[in-house]
Amino acid sequence: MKIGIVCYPTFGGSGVVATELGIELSNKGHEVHFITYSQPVRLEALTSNLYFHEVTVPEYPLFKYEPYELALSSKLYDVISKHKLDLLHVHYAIPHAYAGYMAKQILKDNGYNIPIITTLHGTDITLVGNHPFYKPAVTFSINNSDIVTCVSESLKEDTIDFFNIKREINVIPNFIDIKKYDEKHKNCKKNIISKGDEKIIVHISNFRPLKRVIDVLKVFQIINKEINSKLIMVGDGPDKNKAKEYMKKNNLKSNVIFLGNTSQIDEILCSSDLFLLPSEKESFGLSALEAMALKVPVISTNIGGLKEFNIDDNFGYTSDVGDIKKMAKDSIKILSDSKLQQKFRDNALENAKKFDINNIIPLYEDIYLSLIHISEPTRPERIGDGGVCVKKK
Ligand code: GMT
Repeated sequence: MKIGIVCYPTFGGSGVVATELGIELSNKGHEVHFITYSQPVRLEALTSNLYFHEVTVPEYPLFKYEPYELALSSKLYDVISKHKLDLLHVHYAIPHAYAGYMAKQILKDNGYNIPIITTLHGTDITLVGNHPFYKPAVTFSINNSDIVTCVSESLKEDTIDFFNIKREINVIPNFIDIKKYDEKHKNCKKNIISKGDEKIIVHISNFRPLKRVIDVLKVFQIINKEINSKLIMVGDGPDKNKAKEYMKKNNLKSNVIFLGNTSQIDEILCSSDLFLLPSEKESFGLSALEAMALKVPVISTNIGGLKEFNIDDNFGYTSDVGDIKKMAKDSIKILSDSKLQQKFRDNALENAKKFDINNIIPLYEDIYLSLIHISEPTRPERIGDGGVCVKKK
């Protein structure tokens, strides 16, 4: 199949999932075209069946806000017609589903039928998408996608609760490549990060307010009083300075490291003893899944997609949002009991295996095939610079 993928090219979960999906589809022989404003961070190499098309928005003095959706729709029209794509898979509703819908209409006007799959990831529904300024357009673009998928049962419920949805939503969970993580685990050089019996605790996020990074530091503060430990804060975002301030004020500087964004997540996780994720919203929790795959016990809140991992007493513990005391107590329990820690490490990997890439990618492929068969897209041929026409049989 020839597949177009639209996503955010950043470190965020939706971009990571979209990129890993595209890479795996290309490994399986599909031709994959990424269309976004810069090369996705996890897309390290382009191959003969893996393409990247950059969307640029020209500056113009009249524009207070640059019209990215317009540029993206035009680029989609261009790429889809030039490369004769079979389908377009957009990740994150805003503004991708909307731009995809517009591109579909422009192509339709030129006799080309392109099916659109929209995958909802979380904040596009639970935070930004239901703002009154966006809601009508988001509702419209969800209802007018050919297929809608979302990454957890919890996100499906939220989508139905928050929007007037007149269609089916398929749940396809996020995934990881267990084989890759297994190799990483075998070759892990733990002593690069920790000294002696020091325990390594890690948090990974985009430091947005909903990640509650101050809770991470408060939990660590309690742990650190009892356990020789170090906290590694991975990522970047709006609450980073607030977190650094807290660290300085509370004399945690010698035990907390802020790493910023990094592509070495696997190296850090495989050296870690505990993963902290005290978010108030998390539609899936990809970073928790990555931790599980690298055998790291998880302490998290009991919300959204995190509930669906079955963490409690299995490979970690969950708490209500903001219950710092319980999170710290549970962390200490794990870190001070090596038998429990080992049991949780093994269970974490066992649970992560359910989300192995080999179980999930075929679910997307099935959806793609069903759409192609229903839509039977005509394959137009490009003429001149802008126009397309239907290929003569
Ligand atoms: O967590 C974020 O704020 C980033 C956001 C994104 O769009 O990249 O993550 C969302 O999508 C991820 C991939 O599906 C999920 O693992 C995250 O749980 C989800 N974030 C939230 O729901 C807050």
